[in-house]
Amino acid sequence: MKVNTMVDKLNDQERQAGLRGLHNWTHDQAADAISRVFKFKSFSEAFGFMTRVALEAEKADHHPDWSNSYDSVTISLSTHDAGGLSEKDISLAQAIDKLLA
Ligand code: HBI
Repeated sequence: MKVNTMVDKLNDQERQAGLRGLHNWTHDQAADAISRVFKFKSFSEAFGFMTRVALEAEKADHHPDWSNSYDSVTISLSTHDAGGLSEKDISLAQAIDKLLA
């Protein structure tokens, strides 16, 4: 059975603190989502990265809104259940940054 644990949206202060620990993620006020564009040498590298992100997302049961165009991947994170940014997004963004560290 899937248990749905509600999470709260971050307030301004919490969001700013969260963003400080991330690399090149920007906050979209209207969507209350954070996003980052990742550029790779090839489609193959971009898709390999997406595969690794997908595994992190499954592990966290938290999933990105994203797109891929050839060698570039755009990831947007927000918590649909909360209607905006939550600690789950910050935590997934950290895990994604770590994949490239
Ligand atoms: N991913 N981004 C995001 N936002 C959610 O609210 C969310 C999710 N992945 C799974 C998920 N919610 C589930 O836990 C619930 O739909 C049950």
